[in-house]
Formats: sequence, C-alpha cells, structure tokens
Amino acid sequence: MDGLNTGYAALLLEQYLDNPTAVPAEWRELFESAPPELLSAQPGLARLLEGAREAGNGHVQVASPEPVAPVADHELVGGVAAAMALVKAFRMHGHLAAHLDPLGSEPPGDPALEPERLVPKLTPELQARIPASLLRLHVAGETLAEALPHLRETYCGTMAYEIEHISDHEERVWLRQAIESGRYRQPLDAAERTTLLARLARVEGMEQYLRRAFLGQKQFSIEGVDVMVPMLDEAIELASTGGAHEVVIGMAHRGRLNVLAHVVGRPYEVILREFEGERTIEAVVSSEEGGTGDVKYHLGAEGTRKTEAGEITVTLASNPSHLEAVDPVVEGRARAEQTDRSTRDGYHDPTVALPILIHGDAAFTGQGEVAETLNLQGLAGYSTGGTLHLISNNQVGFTTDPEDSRSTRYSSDLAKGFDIPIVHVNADDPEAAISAIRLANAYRWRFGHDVVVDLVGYRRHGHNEQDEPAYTQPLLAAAIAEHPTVRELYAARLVAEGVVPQARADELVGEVQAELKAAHEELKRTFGVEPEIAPVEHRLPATSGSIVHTAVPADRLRDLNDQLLRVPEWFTPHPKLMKQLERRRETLDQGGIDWGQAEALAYASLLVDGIPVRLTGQDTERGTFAHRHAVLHDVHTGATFTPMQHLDEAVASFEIHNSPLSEYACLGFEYGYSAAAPEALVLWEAQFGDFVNGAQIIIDQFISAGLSKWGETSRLTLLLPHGYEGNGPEHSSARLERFLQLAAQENIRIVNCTTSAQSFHLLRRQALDATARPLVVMTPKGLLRMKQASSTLDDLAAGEFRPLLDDPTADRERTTRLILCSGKIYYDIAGHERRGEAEGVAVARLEQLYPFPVKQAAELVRGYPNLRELVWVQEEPQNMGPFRAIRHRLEEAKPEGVPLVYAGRPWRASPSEGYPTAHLREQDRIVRAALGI
Ligand SMILES: Cc1ncc(C[n+]2csc(CCOP(=O)(O)OP(=O)(O)O)c2C)c(N)n1
Repeated sequence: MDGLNTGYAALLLEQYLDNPTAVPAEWRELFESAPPELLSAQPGLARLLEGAREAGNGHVQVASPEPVAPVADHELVGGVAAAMALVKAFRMHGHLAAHLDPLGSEPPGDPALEPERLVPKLTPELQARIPASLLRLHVAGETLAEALPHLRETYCGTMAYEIEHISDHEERVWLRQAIESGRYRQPLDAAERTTLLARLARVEGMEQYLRRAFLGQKQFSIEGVDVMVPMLDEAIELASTGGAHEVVIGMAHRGRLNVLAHVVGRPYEVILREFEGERTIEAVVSSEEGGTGDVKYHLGAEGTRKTEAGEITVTLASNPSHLEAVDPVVEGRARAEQTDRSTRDGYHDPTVALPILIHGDAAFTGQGEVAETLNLQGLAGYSTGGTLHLISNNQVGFTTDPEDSRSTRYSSDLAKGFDIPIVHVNADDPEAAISAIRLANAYRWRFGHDVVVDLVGYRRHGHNEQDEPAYTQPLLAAAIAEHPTVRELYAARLVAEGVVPQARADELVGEVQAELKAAHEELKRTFGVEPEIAPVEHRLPATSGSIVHTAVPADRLRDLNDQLLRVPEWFTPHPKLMKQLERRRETLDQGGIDWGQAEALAYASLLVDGIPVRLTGQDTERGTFAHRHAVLHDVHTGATFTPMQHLDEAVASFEIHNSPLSEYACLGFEYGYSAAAPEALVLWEAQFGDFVNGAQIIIDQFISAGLSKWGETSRLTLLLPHGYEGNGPEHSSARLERFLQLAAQENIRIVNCTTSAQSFHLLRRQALDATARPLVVMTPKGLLRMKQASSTLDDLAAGEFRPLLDDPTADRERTTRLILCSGKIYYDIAGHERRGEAEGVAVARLEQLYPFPVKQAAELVRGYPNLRELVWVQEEPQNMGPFRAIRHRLEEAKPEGVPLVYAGRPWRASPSEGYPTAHLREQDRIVRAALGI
C-alpha cells in the first residue's frame, strides 16, 4: 500500500463524487463498494483505505494518475484537499464576497473563502506548491498561488454566480468552465465601448429630459439600472444571431419608457405626445369601441430592429399594473411564435423566439406568479426553450427595504429551486453586465433552460417622480445623491483609458438632449394634428356579425368519428375504455352523442378545415370527469396515442396537454398564446370552475379589459365546469356572476349550453367567427353523459348555436307562467317528478348569457300571449349567478304588468351547501317554487 494516503484518496473521492467516471475504474469500484458513512468524512476514508490494505486489496495500489502531489509530503497532500475545499467554496459561496452593490456596501464574505482559515492553513508557500491542474480549475495560473487572484476576481468581483445548486452535472461543469475561462467576459474593443457609452448617454439623457420637461409626471425612471438597455440590445443581437425572428419582452413600469424608445424603437415624438396628455393608440382602440386606453407605461409595442444577422421583431407585451402578471402571457406569446401549427403534427422550434422577462426585485420574490411561471419552463406543453430573466434590482420596492420584503438573501433565490443558474452583476460595471447577457445567452442556447441575471443597481429617484425617497430611505437617498451616474463613471473610465476624448464624452449627452428638444418643439408646433403612427397590427376583426357555418355534413362526421376510434396495430388501449369509446359508433345512428363525442367531432372537423386547436388544463387529456379520453394509454407499454393527431385530412395541429396545478400562470399562458395565434382555437379548462378565481388577475386585467385598454383580444375559450350537484361550496360554482360583471361592450362571450349539439356548434362558431372574442363556457358535469342532454347526428349536421331555446312542448295559448333558466337546472325542472302537476308552465333556456340575446328574448316572450308571470330560475344564490346581471334584460323582455319572479337560492355568503341532503332539499325547493307546486 505504499503511496496510499488519505489526502490523495480524498482528492479522488472529491472527483468521484463530482463525476464517477472521472476516476480510475479500480477507485470507482472501491468507492462504490464502500458504505456511505465512510465516504462522508476524512476518518471514514482512512478506515476505508485501512480496510482495503488489510484485505490485501491490491487493485487500489495503482500508480496514482498524473499529475500527483508528492505523496511523501504529508502537508502538501493535506494542502491539496484544503485547496479543493477552497475552490469549491469560491464556486459555491464566492458571491458572498462579491462587490455587487454600486453604492459600495461591503459584502458579508465567508470564512470558507479565506485560505488562512483552512486546515491546513493555505500559506502562500503551500499555495505555490499546489498545482492548479489538480484542482480542475479553468482560470489562468500554474499553481494555486497564481490561480487564486483570478479565482477571486472571477467569483468575487462585480459579477457573481450561483450555479452549484443545479442538479445536472453537465450543466454545472459547462457553467464552471464558461465562467472561469472568461469565454464570455472577453474585453470589449474600443468601438464597442464607445457604443456602450453612447447608449448609456442616450438612456440617461432621455430620463433627464423628460423629468425637466414634465415636472412631476410619472416616468418610473430607469436611472440606477441604466445598463438594462444595452443589455437588452445585446440579448436581441445574440438572439438574432442564433436565428430568432422575434424577441418577446415582458416588463413592469420601471424603465419601460426607456425600453420602449430605445429597445423597441417607439419614436420620441410619440412618447412626448403621451406626456403632453394625448392618446396615441387611436389606431388600436377606436372611440366607437369605447376603449379606455391605458397609461403610457403599460402600453405594448412592436418594432423591427436591424441586427448583424438581419431584421428581428421586438415585441413588448402590454401589461397591467399587477406586477408579474404578464410573465406567463409573454411565455404563451413566445410559445405561439415558436410553434408551426400549419401541419397535422405541429412543430415547436424554440430558436424562433426569445422570451425576456424583466422583474422588479421586490416583485420577483413577493409575487407567487413568478414561481408558477418558472415551473412552466421544463414542461413539454409550455417550454419556450429557456427564458432570459432580468431582475432590475434597485434594492427597494416602492418604500420597502429588502429586509422587510423577503426572507431570502437575494431577490433571485426562488429561481434556485428550479435548477436555474443565477448571474449577479453590479449595474455600475456595464461591461460586466454585457458579459452576463453573453453567458446567459450561451447557456440558454446550449441547454434550453431559463437563466436569471440579477442586475444590482439602485433607484436614483423616488418610486415615481412625485415621491421623495429621503422621507423613507434617507441614508440611501443621500448616498445616491453623492453617487455619480453610470454614464459618468463609464465616461471617466474610457477617458482615463484613452478610449474616448473628454469632449466627445460630453458631446454624447448634449446630442440626446438636443434630439429630444427638437422632437418636442416640432411636436408643440404641430400640436393637435394627429400623429403619424404606423397602424399597429392588431387582431380586431374587420367584420362582425357575419354568418358562420357550424354544421358539418353527416358523411364527414361519420368519417371523422371512425378515424377517432382508430388505433395503430402496435397499440393496445385499455379494453374497457375502448368498449366505452366504441359506443360512439352507434350513437351516430341511434342518437345519444354525448358531450365528449360532440367535442371531439367539433375539434376534428376544425382540424380538417385548417384551424389549429390547443387544449390545456388540469387532467384535461382524460378530462376531470373522464368524458374526454383524448389521449389513450397502451396497457402493456404505457405509450400514448392521440387519435386526434392522426386524422387523415387534418391540415392543422392539435395540441393537448395536462397542465401543472396552476390557474394563474396557466391561464395567463393561454391568454398570451391565443393573442399571438389569432387563427387558432385555444382552450383552457379548469378542473372545476370554482378554481378559476385563482387566475382572477388574468381575467380582470387581460381577458376582459385587454380590448378596451390595449386593443388586444383573442379567441381564448375557458371551459369551466359549473353546476350544483351536492359537492359543496368549492365544487359547484365557476362564479358566473364575476364574468357577467366584467362583460361590457361585447368584450367577451358567456355561455352555458344544455345539449351536446349546442356545445358542438358553439365551439365551431368560436373558432370560425370572423370576430375574435374570448369565450367563457360554464361546462356541465352530470350533463356530460345525461341522455336527455345528448344529441343526434342530425343535430350536428344541421343548425347552429342558438342563444335561447324555447320549450318545444309548450302549449302557447295555455301557458301563463314562463320559466326562464340557464344550464343544468333546466333538467331538474323539466324532469321533476311533479312536473306534470304544473299546468300552463313552459320552460325556456337562456344558453348565451352575454351578449344577452335581446331580440330573441323579446320574441320568445311574445310567443306566449297569455303570460301572467315570468320566472327566472337559478341554482346559484340570488347575489350570485346571472340574476343581478340580467335582471334589467328580463324586465325589458317581459310584457308590461307581468311580474318578474325570482326562484333560486337566497342571498348567501357561500355558494352552496356542504351537505348532500341539504343540497337535494334546496334543489327540490327551488324547482317546486319555479313550477309553483
Ligand atoms: C400585484 C401588485 N401589488 C402591488 C402593486 C403596487 N406597486 C407598484 S410598484 C411596487 C413596488 C415594486 O417594487 P419592485 O418589484 O422592486 O420594482 P421597482 O419599482 O423597485 O422597480 C408596488 C408594491 C402592484 N403594482 N402590483
């Protein structure tokens, strides 16, 4: 056992734990055979070697691989182990000693980073004897002594890294190599540096001009993280080089005007006009549509930029004040851009578009939406090939200090839980900031995962331009007031290094100011004249009310039905399930087409017409109520087969994905997707409609108000299981009343169908109607398979969606009481055991709740000449459900003198009973009250 010692073995063990294949096979065998506790500590390792020696285990006596520390030198061997620990400490904890704060606060440091504190002490002499090659370093230097300054500079300078939490070994090794080799930190050349300075001058100049010209107006100045703009420039340039056609950016208020002007290319003139109080989005939201418009720092924009590799589209998504709400929307947009939906198979190519999300430091940690969005990155149905996250970290949230804002050290810590590498960079080192983007970009292209750049800066002014920061952060405000701007610092550096003459540096500032001043003066001269804004490409339809053919010839439906029941020879579906599905053949002749079948035929018929379909939601592949089974599973192999993706004549893609357990991010994603894919039918299904309020911000801020604020709409379709079936307060109501409250100016459609044919025509109409609008469907549960709610082939092969269904059995002359209801309660009424006792009662169904079918309702009522009462019946409490929103419509529709009667649950704080028997009693009471029995 000559030559064997624990120091050397420890070194090999370290390498083995890092990468088992990196050590000689005999050592690997030894480590693999050892009980884990022996591998966890130095004494254990000694015992392991002792054991091997006693067993005469010759195979560990291999000659130590090159290069080997002189083993006789006990101190040196110990030193190597300590050096390994030191290297590891720099990689893991170097960020604690990094100089990330432009305001110069001292980093906390960490004892593990101090060579003198290790055992044995890594004295300069010892350091000089430890070969760097043993330490697997990528920084320059032959020995630890030579390498150490580089290590410190790399990990503890104005950049810092957190990568060691990443579970993928290849990624860790790649990142270490990329970071330590400095591959992405090559010095900028003189031209690049001059451009960077000019860019910073432009960023600063614009903010200064606006502040002076529009005293006290909110601009949410970027100053303190100015370098964000050149960082975005760089990211766009690199994306273009990598083949992207589009960069989709999501960001909040901070620095947005600057990004709009300098990154997206919105003309100064337009921004100045907005500061003068003018509306500049007339092209998108016309006054006839009653658009409210939005404040200037929420508006989205699209621009085309020239890059070395050609032109690229830069899109800044419109977003609400609600911080981080736009995150999943941007992801959905990017995914839509990346997807070719024009073939049956569909094709997702993440290189086509780069999503960039810019976060505030307080919002990144505080808003749960961020976690939900990060969780989408690796999912097949949601991935965008990696998002570049930029935390615009100004070390304060409004007036709240980080200590009160988060329990973690860094704003970015959340990202660690998602295996995301984090690069921190000091915002006063613009060149480092650029290299952070280069590294992030390289990582994304290499691994297709998200990456976070935490840009640590400060906020030169208050939260907005009306705030006095010294009231709440007096010391910080004082320090910032003394601190030169990043442009000043960088100019001084370039002047000192002889890159730019002082005069030129000064000129740069003047140029921007002059440009803005000229634009402003020109604007004032032409004030009142409509601006020449290139019409924004928007998705408002040119026509509305056009006829939509939703019926599909019976032969085609038969053919599609057959194809949907086809599985390949190699595939064995569950026999019981297949038997169930096989019944879908008989229904074509015998009737009984249920919801699942009608839905499948609707999608299939759209696919052959070239309309792509994307359907996602929790457990959507099977369907919460097991009515869909769009994805089949082989009982022997577990392989899946989706018949809808194998239709012979399909000329569009069908995407279906079980979603993660999120409502907020998932609905936001589909909103973004649908807005960017106006030709597609994009549907999101809730597990139960009750859970949709987890996504309330997306509904309030985007789906219902987007058209009015930003001229943004889509065909997004929400399938929300709704109906009172005795399953308690959280499995009954999709909060229909909320959607009705949000409905105005025909911004959305709200429907509750009672037959599968109605659902079929509705889905097709939603996809084919020239007018795109979001659709909210209260979908059924019990009705999914209910015989009475099923339809015939003729029902699908003819007709259309009808917003109102009259009572086909009513005796019009003798009817004195007209019941109007919506949804499942219709069957409770029509099928009530005592229905026969209620004479002179007709029951009609309101299928479309919004837009309310005013004309049809009036006609329907007129069809009953001897009416004495109009009864509105609903399952929901009186303060919920449709009643309060449609009451005035019912009042308008009924003849004068005929009272409007309400039958339903009384005012309630909770939507439904928790006890099945109480539920049954209440349903029965409502139906009897409606029928008057
Ligand atoms: C969901 C939500 N809650 C509260 C606010 C109000 N608000 C606007 S900005 C802000 C502070 C944001 O701080 P940070 O994320 O650090 O961004 P900064 O303004 O510092 O760039 C708050 C609380 C909001 N816009 N959205």
